Amino acid sequence: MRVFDFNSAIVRKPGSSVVNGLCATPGPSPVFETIAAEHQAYIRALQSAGVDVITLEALEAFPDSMFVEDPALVFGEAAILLRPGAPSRMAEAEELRPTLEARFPRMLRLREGFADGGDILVTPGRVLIGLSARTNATGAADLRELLASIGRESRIVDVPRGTLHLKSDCSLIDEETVLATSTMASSEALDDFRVLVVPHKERRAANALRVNDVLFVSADCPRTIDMLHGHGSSVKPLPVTEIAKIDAGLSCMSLRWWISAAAAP
Ligand code: CIR
Repeated sequence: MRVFDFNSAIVRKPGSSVVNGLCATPGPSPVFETIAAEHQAYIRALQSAGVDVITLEALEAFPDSMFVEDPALVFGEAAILLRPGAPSRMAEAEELRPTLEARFPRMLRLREGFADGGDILVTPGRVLIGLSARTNATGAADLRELLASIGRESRIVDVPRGTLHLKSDCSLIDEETVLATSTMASSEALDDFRVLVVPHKERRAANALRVNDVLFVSADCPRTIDMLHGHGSSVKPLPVTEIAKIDAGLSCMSLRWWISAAAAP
C-alpha cells in the first residue's frame, strides 16, 4: 500500500459563511457559489480516482470548516483529533469526532499545544510535522508521541516564514518526489526526496494532491502542469481560484485514508 492510496475520504460542504474564512492577506472576498462549484469538482475528481466520499453537512458557525484536513489526521488504523492553531477553528475537531469515531478502530486526541493537519505531510518513510503559525512546538511534540504510539515515525521540520502550512509549500507526488516552492525546496526537510520546483508565479501549485494514480493540481498553473506531464504524472487539473482567496488549496478539502475490511470498527 502506498501512502497516497486511498479508498475513503471525508469532505464537508461549504456554508455560505465560507466567504468569511480566514485569510492572511485580505483581498477580494470569494463568491460562495464558485467555492461550492470548486468543491463539487473536487468531490467528482476523488470519486473518479476510486475514492468513496462521505460528504458532511455545512457548518455555518465555522466559516473554514470545509477544510476538514486541518482539525484531524487519519490513517487506516487510527484517527487523531487535532487542536487547530486558529481560535476560530478549534471546535471543528469536536464537530468531526462522531464521524471519525464511527469509522476508525482507534481514536487519539492531541492533548496540548496546537497542530493543523495542513502542516502534516505523510511520506513513505515518516510523517513530517511542520512548525508554523498554526502548529507549535508543544503540539508537534505531542503529535510525535501519538504517532509513535501507532507505530509511525515522525520528524519535526520548519515551515518557511509567511507560509500558512507545510503543505501550502510542498506535496508528495510519488514515492520519491516532492513538488515544492523554491523556498521550501532548499529546506533540509526534503533532503530525502527528488524535488520539482514550481515557477514562482505558480506557487499555489505546490499544494497538489496525489490520490491513487492521479495527481490533482491547480488548473491555473499551466507551467507546473507541463512540468508534471514531463515527469510522467497523470495530472487532473482542478479549479481552486476561489478557495485560494481564503488561503486554501487541494489537500485541505478532504481527510483521506485506506480502509481495509479487517480494520473496520
Ligand atoms: C485557514 O486559514 O485556516 C483557512 N482559510 C484555509 C485552510 C487551508 N488549509 C490547508 O491548506 N490545510
